Amino acid sequence: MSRHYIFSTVLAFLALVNVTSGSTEACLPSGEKKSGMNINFYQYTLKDSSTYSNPEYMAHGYADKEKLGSVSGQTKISIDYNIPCSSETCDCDDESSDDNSSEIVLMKRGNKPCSDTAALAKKRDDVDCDQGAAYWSSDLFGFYTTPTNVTVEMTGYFLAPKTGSYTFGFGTVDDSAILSIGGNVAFDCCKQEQPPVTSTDFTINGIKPWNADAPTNIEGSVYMYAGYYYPMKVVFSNAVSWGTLPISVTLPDGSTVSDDFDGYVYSFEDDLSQANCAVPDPPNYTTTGIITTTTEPWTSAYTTTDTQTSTVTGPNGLPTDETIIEVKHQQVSALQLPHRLMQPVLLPHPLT
Ligand SMILES: *[C@@H]1O[C@H](CO)[C@@H](O)[C@H](O)[C@H]1NC(C)=O
Ligand SMILES: *[C@@H]1O[C@H](CO)[C@@H](O)[C@H](O)[C@H]1NC(C)=O
Ligand SMILES: CC(=O)N[C@H]1CO[C@H](CO)[C@@H](O)[C@@H]1O
Repeated sequence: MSRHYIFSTVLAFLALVNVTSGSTEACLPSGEKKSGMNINFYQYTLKDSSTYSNPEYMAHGYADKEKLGSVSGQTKISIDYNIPCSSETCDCDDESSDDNSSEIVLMKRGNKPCSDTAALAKKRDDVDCDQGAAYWSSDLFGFYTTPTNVTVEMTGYFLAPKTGSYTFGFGTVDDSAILSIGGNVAFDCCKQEQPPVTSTDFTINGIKPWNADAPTNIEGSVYMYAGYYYPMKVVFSNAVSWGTLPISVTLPDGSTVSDDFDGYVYSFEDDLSQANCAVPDPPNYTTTGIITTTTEPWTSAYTTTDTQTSTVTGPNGLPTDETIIEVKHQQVSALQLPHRLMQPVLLPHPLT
């Protein structure tokens, strides 16, 4: 089921605050980039409704628990887990209207009750309908675990396609979640797979209990510079039954990306030896050029390379040379998709 959550337009005020209070640290990892985020799964005790309310736990404490496994390459990062005993349609039973016992109504959330008597829908008798039980499935990113009670950590680099303010949002949070953006805040540059940093400076604080009456509390804005990779981390905990976390981002042009972050999130192998992987203050640099490499599989047996240059508006709003290198090579596998790599060429800002 795809959901689309449209959020209010970017808060210019927040963008301003971000700029004046210092930039968000960005990264320029030089290794091979892979599409998608890495996802780690950690133990979480069934029906524990307090641990995930501790910001320290959501920031880093989860990693002290048993790590159950991980998957990589995930671009569809929203969570929408339903326990197996919730039925697709409501279990309407007109004859049950004379049955007003305290039976549980099992309905997929988001479905409208069929009628006022839906509240009297009969509890299904199968044993699978214990809403308090731990259920096993591969519904979370194909990893076999208990989505009813688990903590999930997602890490990746968000590649900013344009310079401007990005507003990340959680459509709803069930049960508890945070999102962090930036070097040192989400994770250190070139250190995606290291143990979590301790920062509780969350871009979105969706820690339970969050204020459901103030949906702007589950949004957060970050000012980003085009072509840079920003560390991004999401931590989500569920204690029992359903688990829900729709994730979206509103781009500087006002359009919204929901659920599927393909083309925006990447992973790089850790490289603890790469100097200048971190760019603490991107606006302090003049981008002397942007090199865009477009790689496109094609049917011919030879490889061609085309280079074009043009002048575009660079990350600082100044005219900047863009070199586009287009590489066309024979398609050897159906999995080879066209890709585009954009890398700023940096020089420290002159005369500062
Ligand atoms: C969830 O709870 C069940 C029952 O206590 C337990 O067996 C399972 O290991 C838990 N799952 C996780 C991911 O902690
Ligand atoms: C960037 O420039 C600002 C203003 O000149 C300065 O305060 C800040 O320290 C610089 N940051 C870095 C990392 O050099
Ligand atoms: C129709 C029916 O079952 N009504 C019952 C609803 O519950 C009250 C209190 O438990 C009973 O007194 C009614 O008989």
